[in-house]
Amino acid sequence: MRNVVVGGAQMGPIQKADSRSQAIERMISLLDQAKLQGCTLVVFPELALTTFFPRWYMEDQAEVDTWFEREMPGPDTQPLFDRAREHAIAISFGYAELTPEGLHYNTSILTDREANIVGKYRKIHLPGHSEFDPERDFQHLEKRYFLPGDMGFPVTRTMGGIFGMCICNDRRWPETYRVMGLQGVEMVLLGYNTPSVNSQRPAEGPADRLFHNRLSLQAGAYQNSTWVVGIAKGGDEDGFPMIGGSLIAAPDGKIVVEAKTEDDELIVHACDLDDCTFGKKTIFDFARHRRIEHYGIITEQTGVIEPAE
Ligand code: ING
Repeated sequence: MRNVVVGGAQMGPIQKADSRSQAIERMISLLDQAKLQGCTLVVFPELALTTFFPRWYMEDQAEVDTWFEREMPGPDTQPLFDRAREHAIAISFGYAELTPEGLHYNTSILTDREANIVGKYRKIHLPGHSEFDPERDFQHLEKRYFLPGDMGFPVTRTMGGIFGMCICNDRRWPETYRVMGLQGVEMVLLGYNTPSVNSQRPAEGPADRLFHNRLSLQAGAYQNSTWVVGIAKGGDEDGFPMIGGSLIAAPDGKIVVEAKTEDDELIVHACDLDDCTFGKKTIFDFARHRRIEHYGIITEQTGVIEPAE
């Protein structure tokens, strides 16, 4: 038995006018709740410190950079790291990273239970577009504000297991989980900010978005025999609704706990990392069953090439 008591710290909306310290106070409150429930790891959403700013078209780089962190921990986030160390709880959360070289990434980190950063990931699959799109009901400008991640999908040995991270849209791509699965990942931690409606398909509403969220997380867990922890920033940010639906999927693909609201809400589950073993030794024993001589197209080709007529 290798138990990690996971707290999923779903966050409700962060308004454009809210300060980082307000968001961090809410994160610390969720951390305190998690301590009372015996959590040893708490996972927060993507871009947990600010509103989902890629919905806003900005041309002034100085304005864009106000949404980014130049150091981690920094003055705003130090209280969160201090409380995590006090509680001996590992934390993972997403934020906008501005590197000393001036590069911009949608980033997440993982600490150990002494608040030391032991893992870092930069979002690879950036959805949306980079220029203002008048056809859309609202903008989704991650390709404008972030570079694609440059770290691959690394995994980290910590807390007695093998942990990996991804971010939001990454969770929809099977390659994300498989690259970590091929490194033996036992728990994938991710946050997301997912609009409740589709900016290009108004008929697609929250129920569809929640369905695709469950589908993506459950499939990733099952097909790589790993725990998957997916944590939302939900609710109405300045009139733009986002789904909640935070959940923990077990290595057999089943959902063991799911959030009920679109607000700050802690979901908790004692995850036994040994539950990954059966799947990794049987149906998804990659070494025994995969036939990589037939998979080349997956990395040799980016888009679709259809057969000739
Ligand atoms: N958000 C959304 C997500 O992948 C999206 C963007 C929503 C893409 C629905 C496609 C369909 O959940 C982020 N931040 O990636």
